[in-house]
Amino acid sequence: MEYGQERVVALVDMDCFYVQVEQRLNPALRNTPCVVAQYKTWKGGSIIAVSYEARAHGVTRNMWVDDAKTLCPDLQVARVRESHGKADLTQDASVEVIEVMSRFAVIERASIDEAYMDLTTAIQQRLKNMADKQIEPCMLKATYIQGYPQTSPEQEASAEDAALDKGEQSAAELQLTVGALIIEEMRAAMEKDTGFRCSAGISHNKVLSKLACGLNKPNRQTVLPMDSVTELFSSLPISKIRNLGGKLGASIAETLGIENMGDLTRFPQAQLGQHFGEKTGQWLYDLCRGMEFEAVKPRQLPKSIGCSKAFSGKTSLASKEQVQYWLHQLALELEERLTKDREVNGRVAKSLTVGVHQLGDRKQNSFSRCCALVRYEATKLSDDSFAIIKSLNTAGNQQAAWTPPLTLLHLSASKFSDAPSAGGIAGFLSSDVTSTQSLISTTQPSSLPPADLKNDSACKQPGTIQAFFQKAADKQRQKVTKDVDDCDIGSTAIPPASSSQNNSVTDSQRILIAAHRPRPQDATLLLKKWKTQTTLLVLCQDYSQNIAHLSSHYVKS
Ligand code: DCP
Repeated sequence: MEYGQERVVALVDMDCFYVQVEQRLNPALRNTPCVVAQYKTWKGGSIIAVSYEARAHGVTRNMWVDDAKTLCPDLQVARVRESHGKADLTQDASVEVIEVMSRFAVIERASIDEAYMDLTTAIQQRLKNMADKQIEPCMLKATYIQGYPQTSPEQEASAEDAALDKGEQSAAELQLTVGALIIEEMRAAMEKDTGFRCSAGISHNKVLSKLACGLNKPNRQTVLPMDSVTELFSSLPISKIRNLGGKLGASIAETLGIENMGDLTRFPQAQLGQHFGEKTGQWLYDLCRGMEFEAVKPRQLPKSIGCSKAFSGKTSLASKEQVQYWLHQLALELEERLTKDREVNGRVAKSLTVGVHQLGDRKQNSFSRCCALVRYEATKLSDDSFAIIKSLNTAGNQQAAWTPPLTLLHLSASKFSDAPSAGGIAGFLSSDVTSTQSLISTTQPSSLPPADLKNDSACKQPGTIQAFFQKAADKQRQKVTKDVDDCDIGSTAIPPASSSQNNSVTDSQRILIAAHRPRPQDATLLLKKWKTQTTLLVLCQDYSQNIAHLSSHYVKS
């Protein structure tokens, strides 16, 4: 297997997740332009999730409901339930979807509604079990292949008959195809068992699968083969890549005077190392060529538990009392959720982070500070939080005012470790470690762009898959032809076929001749060289319908 293509990694992300949660509760909201909003106090509340029907009208997250309704008068609005004066966002639906994904492979939960899956082992297993079975294009109906052309509906219909031969098991493209098959099955199980739809990216690492996932949302999956990376990266802004949406990405673009991910390939590794440090330089050198090696770490639990509340416009917090009040409300929710997490998952968080947005220039007004988390108790959590952000108040401690006013408060607990035993928990609960404080100013990483709304129907896929497979098969043909040329045919170890039934032929006995055109000369050439009885699987193309048509032929010399 080629370097960097040893694994198959998928990123699965639920489509407009909170909208789907509300639609399941109230099916009348299905297939409508619909949003989930929180609070009503200002301009009808702020939008946190948007259905794809509403996105088509230009409605986006963080818009005010009143503004969104001017864009889409039929907009349906589901309200998030409130508790402690703020949105009460249930985590239960998230647990359901993570459970379904875990049935198919090792998963690393990445957020409330997305997870990475390392499919490498599952694919190997599947290939063993599949033996001679073929992958029918109709099994990959919702699969797009990045970099391969979509075909016309007539071709799709005809291509339904075609089958994808597995060829040689080690081909990276074959592994991606089988990975896509597993994810199709997982997505079907997801919809059946939870009622939720999702999208996925399937490629060789986390960065590529994350990128691929956003390319054909919603309810679609996208395979990103390595040989499509160069073209994709040639016009892909650096900030769209996982981990490069923030300061590092901006610094790379500025330092090197480049815009797109592909531009990075112009720089030698040593130069990247000089600018960004040896480790990052090496990482970037590989990354711009589509290679990345971060493992999918088995983890089904979130890395942090947090809650936040925005105070936009006139509601921004301009007094110390308001800041303390809302920190306490957030702390009450955090205490509840941490306590439940400790009971259910047997772990405790050791670090508390307080984030704020201040009214003013967007780039400079976002701060977070962290301290040790010593007790799951709202009063302690809010007191410690206040203590570590009070220096941001330029009005001074003696004043009732808070300047500049705050437009967002965020509390989050992280750095989990196993909960101590009973006595230990008591110790944890009663301990009162002095808070260690640090100031970190943050910039918000930019998320992937809103997925393009594509109207292409799912049934376009067979043609695409066909094209993808055709290319993989072509490579196989070149390799096989070379192998045949290189070896002493007369002494080949391939045993004579014992049956005229193709399904009695094992993979190791097959020679796959894949051709974009019917190439009888290939078969003739091989038959001339092949002195003994040999099994050939010939891939022909039916030109009258202009579609690739696979057929198996058993040929006896
Ligand atoms: N969410 C939120 N506030 C944010 C971002 C997200 O409350 N600033 C919630 C609502 C989303 C859910 O988290 O439904 C998942 O967020 P995603 O970013 O995955 O977005 P969606 O699932 O809503 O849409 P998409 O289909 O684009 O992934």
